[in-house]
Amino acid sequence: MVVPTYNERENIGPLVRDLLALGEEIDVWVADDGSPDGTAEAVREAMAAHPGRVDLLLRSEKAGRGAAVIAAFRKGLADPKRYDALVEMDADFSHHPRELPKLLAGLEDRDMVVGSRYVEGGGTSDWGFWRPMLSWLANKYVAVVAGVPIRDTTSGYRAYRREVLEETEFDRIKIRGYVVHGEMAYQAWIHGFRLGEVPIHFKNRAREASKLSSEEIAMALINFALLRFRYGLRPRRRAATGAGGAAHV
Ligand SMILES: Nc1nc2c(ncn2[C@@H]2O[C@H](COP(=O)(O)OP(=O)(O)O)[C@@H](O)[C@H]2O)c(=O)[nH]1
Ligand SMILES: [Mg+2]
Repeated sequence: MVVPTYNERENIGPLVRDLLALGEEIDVWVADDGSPDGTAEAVREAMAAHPGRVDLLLRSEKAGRGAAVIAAFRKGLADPKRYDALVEMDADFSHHPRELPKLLAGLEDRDMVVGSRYVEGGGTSDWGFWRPMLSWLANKYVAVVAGVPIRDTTSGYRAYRREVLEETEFDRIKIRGYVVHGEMAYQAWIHGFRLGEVPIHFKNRAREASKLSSEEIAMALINFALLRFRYGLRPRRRAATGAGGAAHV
C-alpha cells in the first residue's frame, strides 16, 4: 500500500492500523513530503508498533501527490520482497480500507483495478454540489477524448499488478497534480493491460474547500485531449494477453 501524505498526522496512525489488520501480506509505505504537522513522527510510531511492515519515504519538499506516489512505486518495484501488487490510496479515509479487499480480488482477473465512484454501487458524499459534478464531467470528458474504457480515470484508489507498473513509462507522464491518474490509466490501457473497476464510496473530509485552481483544470482538459497524439493515435494492444476493454469486477 502506498499512501501519500501531506499534513495527515491525525489520520495516518489509524489508517495504517486498519490496513495492516486486513492481512499479513500487506505492507504500508507512507510517502510524506515533509508535512509541517509532524505526520512523519506518527509514521515512525506506527513503524515501531509494526516492525517490518511500515515504511516512511520522506521527501523534503511538497511536490504533489502524484510525484510522491510515483517515487514510492519505483522503490516498491525494486524492493527485494517483489510485491505482486501495488495499491495507492488517500490518507484521509476518503478512500476506506474496508474496500481494499474488493480491489485486490479484482486483480485476480484484471491487471489494474480502479476504485470507481461512477459505476453502479459507487458514489460520493460530503462533496457539495459542484465538486461531484465537475469530477463526473471531467471523467466523461476523459473517456471521450482519451478513450480509456474506465469511468473513473481520476480516482486515486487503485490497485496495479506489478507488471503494469514495470511497463509504465513514468518519465513520460506530463500530466501533473490531481489528474496524473488519467495518464497512468492511459498508459496501462495502451500497453494492453486488462482494466477493471469496482464500486467505491468516496467520502470527502470535512476540512478545507477544493484546492483545484481553474488553471489546473484548464491544463488537465488540454493535456487529456493531447494524450492520443503524444502516445500515437491507436492503442497498442498486446497480442499475448488478448486484453483490452474494461470489466466491472
Ligand atoms: N506526499 C504528498 N501527498 C499529498 C500532497 N498533496 C496531497 N497529498 C495527499 O494526497 C491525498 C489526497 O489529498 P487531499 O488533500 O485529500 O485531496 P482531495 O481529497 O482530492 O481534495 C491525501 O492523502 C493527501 O495527504 C503532496 O504534495 N505530497
Ligand atoms: Mg481528500
